Amino acid sequence: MKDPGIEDAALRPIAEKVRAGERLSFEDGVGLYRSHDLLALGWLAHYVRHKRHGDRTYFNVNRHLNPTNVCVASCKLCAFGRKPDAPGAYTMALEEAFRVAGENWSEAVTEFHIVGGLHPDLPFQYYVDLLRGLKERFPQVHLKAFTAVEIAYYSHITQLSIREILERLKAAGLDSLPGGGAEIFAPAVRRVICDHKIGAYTWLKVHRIAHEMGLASTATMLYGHIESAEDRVDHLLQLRALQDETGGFRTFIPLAFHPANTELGRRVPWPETTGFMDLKNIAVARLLLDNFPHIKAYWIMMTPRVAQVALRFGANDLDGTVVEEKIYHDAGAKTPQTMTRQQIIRLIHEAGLEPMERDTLYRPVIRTETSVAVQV
Ligand code: V47
Repeated sequence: MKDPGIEDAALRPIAEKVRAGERLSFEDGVGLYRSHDLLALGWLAHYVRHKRHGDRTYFNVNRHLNPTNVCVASCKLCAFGRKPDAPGAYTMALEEAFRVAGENWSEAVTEFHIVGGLHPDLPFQYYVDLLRGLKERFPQVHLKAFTAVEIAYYSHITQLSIREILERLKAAGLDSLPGGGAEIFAPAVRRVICDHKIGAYTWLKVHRIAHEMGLASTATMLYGHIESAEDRVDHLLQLRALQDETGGFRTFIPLAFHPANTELGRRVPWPETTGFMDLKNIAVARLLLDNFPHIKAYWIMMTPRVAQVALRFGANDLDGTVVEEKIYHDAGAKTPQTMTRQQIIRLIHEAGLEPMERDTLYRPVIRTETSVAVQV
């Protein structure tokens, strides 16, 4: 690839390291975040993405399922959780969850992404039965379920260890863990935005145990609130260190804070993140997380327009058909709640890239008129 102009002189030594395949340091990460030379960041990130994946760009056909929004925590960043008697609080009976999972089943979904609130009264058995029932009804669908925060909560309410919780869920059909709840690991930030949540130590511990048990997972970072560039880099490097240990993360997904209807947004009129910030987070993640195979542009939170551009700023994965989304739409997202395969494929083609449908573990999904198969 030809070298583009790098306007920001401070980026040049970092660019040299990237070209030499050297690992970037904490200071390099902060330097990337401080730079306004977005095109140079994007070029470097695309260079790394291209070396690893060429033009191949993944997407998946998934459906989100949120069985309850009732939550004992009151995180200031969240617009989704409700107290049991608050307007809009809901908890699906199991049969209802099975019915909702099957709704709008027009596209042979390969993944259910299941997350919910920390319900004060539902027994752990509810979650076991949920997974078992889904697996019985949709045996071909991968169950990516429950954030580390939920897993730690089930351990708390049952007094079972995290490993035992994961073993029971795995036996019931759990295939992998989603990456939610990570927010920003820095304790001073967590105290403000999500003081009811587990800390970094427990979040990382749940993922470590999951990886040891052969369960893949993803990781996220919430940006665009009170965090600093240093906090973001610290977060990314803690993820990189765990990935060095286990290799169990498939993907990283930067998540832009949506302030509407959140306590944080009520306290200070919070601006939404900008396209510039969203693209920068994708690019920096690609450059710092040298051991994460995939960087995902989640169009629900960055809009299809910015997500499409992100595919040339380091992202190699566009998530997904989704079908119904509550966490971001309760927090004011104006994006639609679903995209068809054809719409996703068009976004990727138009960016000059090569679409490849994947399952949750990034195995190619081959579709014919009458069947869907995962290539192992
Ligand atoms: O854990 C909550 C975040 C996450 C807000 O694993 C908010 O493949 C912005 O984790 N503004 C849920 N963000 C979404 C998530 C996710 C999404 C797509 C793919 C994957 C994956 C995971 O959303 C929460 C929290 O970090 N969140 N409230 C808000 N107001």
